[in-house]
Amino acid sequence: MAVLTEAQTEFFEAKIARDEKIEPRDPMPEGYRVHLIRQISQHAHSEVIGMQPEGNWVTRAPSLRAKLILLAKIQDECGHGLYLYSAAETLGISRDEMLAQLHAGKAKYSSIFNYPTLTWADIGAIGWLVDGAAIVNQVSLQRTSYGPYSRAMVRICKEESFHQRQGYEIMAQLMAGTRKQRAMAQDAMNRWWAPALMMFGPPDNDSPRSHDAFNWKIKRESNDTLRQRFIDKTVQQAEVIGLTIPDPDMKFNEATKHYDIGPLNWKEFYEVIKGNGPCNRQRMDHHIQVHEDGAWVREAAQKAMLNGHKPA
Ligand code: FAQ
Repeated sequence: MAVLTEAQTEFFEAKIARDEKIEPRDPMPEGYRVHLIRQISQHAHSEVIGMQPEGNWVTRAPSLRAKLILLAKIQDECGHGLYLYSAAETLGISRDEMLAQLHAGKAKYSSIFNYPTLTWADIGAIGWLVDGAAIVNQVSLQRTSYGPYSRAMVRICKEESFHQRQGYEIMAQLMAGTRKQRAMAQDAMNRWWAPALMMFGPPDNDSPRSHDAFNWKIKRESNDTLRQRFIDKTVQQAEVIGLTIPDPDMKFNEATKHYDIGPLNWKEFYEVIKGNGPCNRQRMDHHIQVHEDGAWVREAAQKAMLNGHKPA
């Protein structure tokens, strides 16, 4: 990769300083390009792997309405993966290369999708907490400096807000139900709360990527700032439907006007992102298997394109 000339560097830095978007054909430092490929591809992989825990409940959804909504949501997540892979491709990497990195364990995906969905309430918890956390992060990323990533975020956020409501509706319904249903909702809350908070990444003082990400305006707000925003919003939503936040140390801080929380288990987080979470192996094996099984579809589609058939 060619090193930027002085004029190209000035052009890039001036655009960043003016808060203008960097576009695919603009000159950009190699470090910026590589940083974005890492983050956008990991984001895309998360959307796609995230379909697995939800897919586990499609055939067991408690009503036709719930099943239709869940299917539509899962399909949306697949679409999000598509926008994000396309955004990453504008940086000069192919989809095959990104998938090879995922399968070789070189690219990560969100820690959250390595936890199992044991009951229907987990589908509620994913929509409410996981999509809720994803929205807080992605609203901030709408202002990221890379144009294609920023525009993908705008579209994705519109859809995620429906997902969050779908999950909250499930939790609210269960909390208005029998004692057993309320216990099921609380149990899901107990298992998903801390992993959802860890989706925002390690604490600011232990986030090696943040320095460059802020300089290049890829990241606009820190991991801890976004985590706190999510906590403040979600605690109130839990109270409305009668769920208890599973953190005995959590309390409202009158001085800061934010909720303080107890310590999170970062050891568990690092184990999960190293591949040792409860479902890492299962998620990856499934992804590789489906990718291999679908090879004939990709080949047929490519041949059809070469023969001049345009996708509908
Ligand atoms: N999981 O220095 P930082 C969704 C890694 S979409 C795994 O703080 P950075 C929708 C990080 O990559 C959810 N790894 O890094 C949905 C780095 O490792 P590396 C996905 C994590 O990049 C719902 C190392 O730790 N959203 O849920 C995690 O500045 C339902 C050091 O960390 C995105 O990907 C983690 N949670 O900040 C779909 C948002 N956190 O790469 C289906 C875009 C950190 O050096 C169903 N990404 N790591 O080997 C971001 O905003 C950032 O990349 C952060 C991490 C905030 C995730």
